Amino acid sequence: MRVTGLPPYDPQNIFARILRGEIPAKVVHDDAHALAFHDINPLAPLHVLVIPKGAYVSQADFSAQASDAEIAGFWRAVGQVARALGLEANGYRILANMGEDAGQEVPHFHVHIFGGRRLGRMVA
Ligand code: IU
Repeated sequence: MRVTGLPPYDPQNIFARILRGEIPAKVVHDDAHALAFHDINPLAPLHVLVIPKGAYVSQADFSAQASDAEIAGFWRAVGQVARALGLEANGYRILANMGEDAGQEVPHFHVHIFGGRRLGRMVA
């Protein structure tokens, strides 16, 4: 599945189903605004996804539509997850794909956290 432009939110997308508990995930963090779980296809020794609890397709509508409390709570959770995973000492990378050109596959906004080894130079 590829995300083109800003489609309407699909409540059957895989992350929505994880949020509803319909599909299992290896959850590492769960609070009012965010859920974090291990990526099913890790690209680094630690590869975790952080998603907001609200129904946002991508960074574009999350940043435009979410409340200040949701945005603050989400980004605070990203930091808490990285800290809890022990990534602060040596560092980590965060990344979010938005739309077709970035190859976003799952149409529920998510931030990737990569860490656990020296990461390659970021390529665009
Ligand atoms: P992307 O930024 O939309 O390309 O990232 C989607 C990620 O979701 C990707 O790294 C997948 O491995 C990951 N993922 C997952 O963790 N569990 C799933 O059931 C599915 C995708 I589908």
